[in-house]
Amino acid sequence: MFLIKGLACLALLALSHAQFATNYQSGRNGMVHLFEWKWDDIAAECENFLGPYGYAGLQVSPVNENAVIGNRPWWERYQPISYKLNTRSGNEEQFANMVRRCNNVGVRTYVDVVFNHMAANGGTTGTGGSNADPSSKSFPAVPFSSLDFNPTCAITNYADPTNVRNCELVGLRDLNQGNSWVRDKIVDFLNHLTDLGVAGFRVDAAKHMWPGDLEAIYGRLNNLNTNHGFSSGAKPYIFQEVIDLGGEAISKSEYTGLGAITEFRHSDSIGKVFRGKDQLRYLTNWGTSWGFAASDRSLVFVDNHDNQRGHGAGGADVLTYKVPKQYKMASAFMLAHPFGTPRIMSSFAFDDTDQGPPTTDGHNIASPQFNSDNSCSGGWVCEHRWRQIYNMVAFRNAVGDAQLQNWWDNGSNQISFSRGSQGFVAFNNDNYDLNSSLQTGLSAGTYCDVISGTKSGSGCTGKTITVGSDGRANIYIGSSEEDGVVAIHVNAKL
Ligand code: AAO
Repeated sequence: MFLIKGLACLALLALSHAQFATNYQSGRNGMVHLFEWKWDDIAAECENFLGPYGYAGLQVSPVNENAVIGNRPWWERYQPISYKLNTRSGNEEQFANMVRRCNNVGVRTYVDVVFNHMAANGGTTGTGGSNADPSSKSFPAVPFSSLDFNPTCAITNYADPTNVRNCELVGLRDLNQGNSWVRDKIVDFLNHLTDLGVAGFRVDAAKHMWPGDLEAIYGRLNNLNTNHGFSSGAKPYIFQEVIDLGGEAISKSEYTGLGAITEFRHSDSIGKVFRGKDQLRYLTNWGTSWGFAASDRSLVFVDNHDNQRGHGAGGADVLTYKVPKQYKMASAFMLAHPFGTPRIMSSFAFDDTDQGPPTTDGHNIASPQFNSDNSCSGGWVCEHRWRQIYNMVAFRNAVGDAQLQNWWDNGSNQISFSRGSQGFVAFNNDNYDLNSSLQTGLSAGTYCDVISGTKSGSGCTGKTITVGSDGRANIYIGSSEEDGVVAIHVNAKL
């Protein structure tokens, strides 16, 4: 009895420090990373697109003041100068207004928070006008002085956890999160964001911080702001950037007790599969059998802002917008499959891996422009506005928690499955056509394929699929079709 009570107490204690819930509004799913977007543009995007199309959340680029670097590479935002909310994306007032407007239409905001380090040598002026001297570890706008940092040394050995956590990642001045002043400043920064209505954090470079220090910091985070529609007692959702592809001393399991982690194996594996280096039939046990963390601890993605351009753990197998057919197939699989918390990358087009976002004058970020088919121009790729992707967000919302059922494969690269009786998808990654009668799990009727088109009134702008009274339908996906997927769901019934 005592043992049971004791265990229950321990479980409660663990939960009180654990921030695994996304805080999404019910009925919504799917997060988009609006990489380098401006706050005013995001506010409008929430109202015009993300809200109406069912997106649940968005990740923003770092919100705090960063070093201004020469030709304005995207990565200057990972070099903090202070915790003032002033960047090329906008100021604090604009950020607060954005969070409010997004929450009003049911879209939650997650901030990419950078507190492992401050700017490296060379970054002396901030986007908010503050000055710093990284060479003497002086950041007066926080303020931090040399007392707040670990001794200077370079990260050279991923087999040595102390080197990885106490030395400098690519020369970035390494804060000591064991120091109480440093902790206070970080906690104030995060709690200020929570007050403004954000729903959680992507913790940059979490692997480079000691789990015990992170636990102490997370343990002091305020509950979410109930004035923004969050339930009382809700904690920020935390997803930590821990790159663990195996073979290093630091493992993601050191962090999964504290929050979710960015599951880089998902990105690596899904890239290999849809590039044809692994067969689709093996996806039958997609999930922890592939070495992923548990579903509620895994923030999953096809690509992220680093690995799409070869930074971080960027293998050649990562799929990006540059290989659209495979990219859309992988994204459709990620969104159709129940595993993990999916995040969609929304990029700007690039050739040079250091190149910053589109600007009007080399400095000020340009706004995206929108075409009549929902897509973007002006240098913005906007994968989240590709029909094959946003319609799969709607698919995910339509199927909810329905179980994966009716798995079928042809023994190589053609697969299909249903989500209970709510939705059905089929994929063809073979170099010959898929043409089979398959069990969809759905009720009899005619459905609009949400990959090739959209349900519009009582019609469909793409293919239609007819399900018979036995739940079966003839599924055809030609090997040379523009998209190698078809998807139908209850809300796309004609
Ligand atoms: C820039 C310049 C640098 C300059 C520096 C300071 O590019 O030349 O020295 O400024 O002046 C971003 C950019 C950086 C940029 C930085 C600051 O990517 O280029 O530096 O802003 O402006 C590691 C970390 C991970 C980190 C990733 C990039 O663990 O946390 O590197 N990602 C985040 C952000 C990222 C940002 C920062 C952190 C810094 O998402 O945008 O940097 O705030 C192994 C380890 C990984 C490690 C990689 C790369 O990966 O496992 O943890 O990532 O090495 O060092 C195979 C292995 C895989 C291995 C990989 C690469 O895939 O399986 O494990 O190979 O070898």
